[in-house]
Amino acid sequence: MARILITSAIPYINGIKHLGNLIGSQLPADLFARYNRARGNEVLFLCATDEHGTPAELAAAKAGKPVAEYCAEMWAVQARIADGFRLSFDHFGRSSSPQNHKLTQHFAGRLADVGLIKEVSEKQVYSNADGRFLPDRYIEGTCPNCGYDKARGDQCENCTKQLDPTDLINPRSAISGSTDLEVRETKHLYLRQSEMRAQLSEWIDSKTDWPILTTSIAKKWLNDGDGLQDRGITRDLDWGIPVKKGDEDWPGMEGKVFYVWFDAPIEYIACAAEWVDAGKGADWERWWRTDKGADDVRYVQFMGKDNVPFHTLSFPATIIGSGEPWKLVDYIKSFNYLNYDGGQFSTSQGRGVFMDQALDILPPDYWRWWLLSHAPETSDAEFTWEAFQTDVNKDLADVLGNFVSRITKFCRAKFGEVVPEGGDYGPEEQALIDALDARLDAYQGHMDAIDIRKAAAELRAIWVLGNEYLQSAAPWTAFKTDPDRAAAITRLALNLIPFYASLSAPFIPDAAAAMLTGMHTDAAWPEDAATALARLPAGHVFTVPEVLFAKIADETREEWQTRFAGIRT
Ligand code: B3M
Ligand code: ZN
Repeated sequence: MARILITSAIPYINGIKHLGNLIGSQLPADLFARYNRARGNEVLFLCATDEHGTPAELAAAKAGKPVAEYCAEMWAVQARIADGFRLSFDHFGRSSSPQNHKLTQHFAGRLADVGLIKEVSEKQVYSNADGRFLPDRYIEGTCPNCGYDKARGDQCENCTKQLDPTDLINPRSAISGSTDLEVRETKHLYLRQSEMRAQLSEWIDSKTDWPILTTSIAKKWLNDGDGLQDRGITRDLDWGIPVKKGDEDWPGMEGKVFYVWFDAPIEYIACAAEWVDAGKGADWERWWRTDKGADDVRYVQFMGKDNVPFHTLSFPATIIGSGEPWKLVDYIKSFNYLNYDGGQFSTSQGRGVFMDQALDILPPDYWRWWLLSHAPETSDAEFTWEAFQTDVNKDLADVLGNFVSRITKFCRAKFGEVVPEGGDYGPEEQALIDALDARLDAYQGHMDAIDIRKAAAELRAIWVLGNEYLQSAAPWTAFKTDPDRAAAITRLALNLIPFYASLSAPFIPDAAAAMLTGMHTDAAWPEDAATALARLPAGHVFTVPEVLFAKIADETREEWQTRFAGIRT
């Protein structure tokens, strides 16, 4: 039995994520967690909300709430939606937890002790009206390059020129609009990542099995980007983890907090401590400390491509730099983007389908199946309503759903709701079993390798084999002349239902559960097809399940298309 630690990138707190975010981290992580549990591996699957930073403060202000209260409410909203999609986290934590405060301060203290932290004095824009320092992107003004009047302090959106806030003509606060700005001197902690180039480079080079998407981004930043410049890890904000050196105050750092990207990945570790403190586990260090049992853990991370630099450089710099025996990631599965109907999903513009809206119109399995079977692994992918309708109707309703309904209803009509006895399996059954064994092998191989589209294609092919068998063996014809033969075919086909349910549960857990309930049995990962297809003996009672998947009608699809064409406000 292997031990697998799985984390999904932790979603930012300020709003509900869209389907592109879901397929970029949480959903594939859930697939892999469910699969490994089904295979009998010991899994710890963690996710959390990412709660610090200016966007959280501003979202709270907009909602008219204190930021702590806003975050607590949004955590509950995200947790409920995650349940709605059946994301099977062992714990859904919060980066604002006391456990993360403690660990983040601990790491900063260690890094300081080993000489990897330096103090830097810098000049930053302070807004008197807002009573705060303004991060670059919250300063707006006229672009000196193109004259666009809503350029941000870090970049002009119109001409893409990278800017410094002091380049802007007529700068103003993007929060209040105030022009009462001044430049003030402030002191910050920097992590001396540049010292660690050799170690990080060697570590990344040793990861020869990582997806190309992950290593290409890591190497780009390592070699020719600014990825390993020393990096500020503190900010002048109210909301965040107070800067401390372990438990001690940090002279000169009073009133400052750690930068959100410093504490967010540490939450992967803190989340395991939260899991224990919530009474769900006994020992988190055996997952995270290689001196305390984590040396035989395989740690897999899931994330969108924009998060790769933080996970291949910054977070490992924190972990390796600490000099303590923390578990490093073994495999990083990253994803390209899912686009929406000819454009991009966009949170800031409210474009696309958001997780809560998706669950309002269809149960989770429809979304899980479509998104996973189109996971943007090797290139960006696109969601269109037509493709969604076509694929869901075909794969889920016509192939899987129809198979289950056809054979259970046929059996009920001819033999009753019980697995029929009589007849023997012949060459046609043997051919089916051989084909299933080959595909089962391939399916497991793709799931182990986290090749999600290939795994989905294999699963679909496994479903298709059942339909083809039923079509050619035709128990309804056999029944007229040879009821024993019809009984044997029906017995085998009924046994395919728990076989399918067990294999499909990582993708479509609700439908799988309904299939198993209908067949009055439990999930069991098949050793091989012959054994699995002998699980329900003659005489085993079942109940014809409700319709598993309803087809999406053209009018419904058109209605959704119109409803989600605009922007969400
Ligand atoms: N919160 C990205 C996001 O929500 C960011 C990931 C953090 S992973 C430690 O899109
Ligand atoms: Zn410009």
